[in-house]
Amino acid sequence: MSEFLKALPKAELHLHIEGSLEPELMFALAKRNGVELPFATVDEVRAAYDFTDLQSFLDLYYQGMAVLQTPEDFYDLAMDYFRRAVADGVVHVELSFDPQGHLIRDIPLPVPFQGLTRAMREAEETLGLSTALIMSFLRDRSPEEALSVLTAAAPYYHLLSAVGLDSAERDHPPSLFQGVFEKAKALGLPRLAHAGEEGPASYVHEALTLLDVCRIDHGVRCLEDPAVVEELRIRRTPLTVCPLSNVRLKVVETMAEHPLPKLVEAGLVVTINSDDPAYFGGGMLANFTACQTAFGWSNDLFKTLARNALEAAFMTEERRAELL
Ligand code: ES4
Ligand code: ZN
Repeated sequence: MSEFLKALPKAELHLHIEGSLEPELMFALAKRNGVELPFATVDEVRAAYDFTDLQSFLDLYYQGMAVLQTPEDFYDLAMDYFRRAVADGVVHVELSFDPQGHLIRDIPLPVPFQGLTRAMREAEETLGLSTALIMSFLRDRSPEEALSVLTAAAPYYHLLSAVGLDSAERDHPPSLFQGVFEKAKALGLPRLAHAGEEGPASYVHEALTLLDVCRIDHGVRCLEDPAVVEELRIRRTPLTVCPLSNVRLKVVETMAEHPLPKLVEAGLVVTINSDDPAYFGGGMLANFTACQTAFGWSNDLFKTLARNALEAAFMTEERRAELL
């Protein structure tokens, strides 16, 4: 393991907090809440993490959320993750959560908000970590539902750094959510969207032009259209790339074939992130290490990528100056 990569101050901009649920905590919460799991052991859970595509992962990811019932559960989930992140040399975490994944199981909006924000405050005080909260809409559910969640979240707008768009990308283009994102913009909320993970480069273009996003989550398939690469380059829109996620979900076959070096060579603002670390084989350090092994990048390049993330992060200018 590289001491350099571990010590490098890393900001994580693309993390689904529900995707940080390790099997051990899944079992502990299932027991605490009397939830039946379709697995007998931790090993059985891990054995099920053999994905063929994004949807095969999402099926397990939404199933795993069933153990999250109380503010305490969300607090434990996030604190567990923050401790692992700090051990990886992470100094700033932007956690996204999926309120609709909880609302459809009758877990009301205050439950995740209370638990996650308590953990964020505690991590800032006891772990020296800065954090930011992103509320994501599920693109495989209706825009009307997303709009009603945005409206219902009014008491919490002051806690949000941005809204995002995630879940199954194919056949769910950004254009469907233009109205929701216009409302978010009118409320003064910055906007992000997953695009160009499983979906085509045109979805990246739509996210930029119709949703007016300030970052693209993933974006790797932008390379299929040089005009979209140019659009990202001119705008200097950061991409939050998640290499181990892309391998596990078969967006790419192997790390060696991952387009990260091409994205860097194209002059794009690239960052490295973990996405769903419990499901994809590791956190920030594992993702950085996988890049070092596959691409043999210099320490200077890793410094540039870590700096990209600090510059693109939602944090006070005071905190940014401290970290840069
Ligand atoms: C996700 Cl990897 C990925 N892609 C899209 N949506 C997601 N939600 C959680 N992980
Ligand atoms: Zn993601």
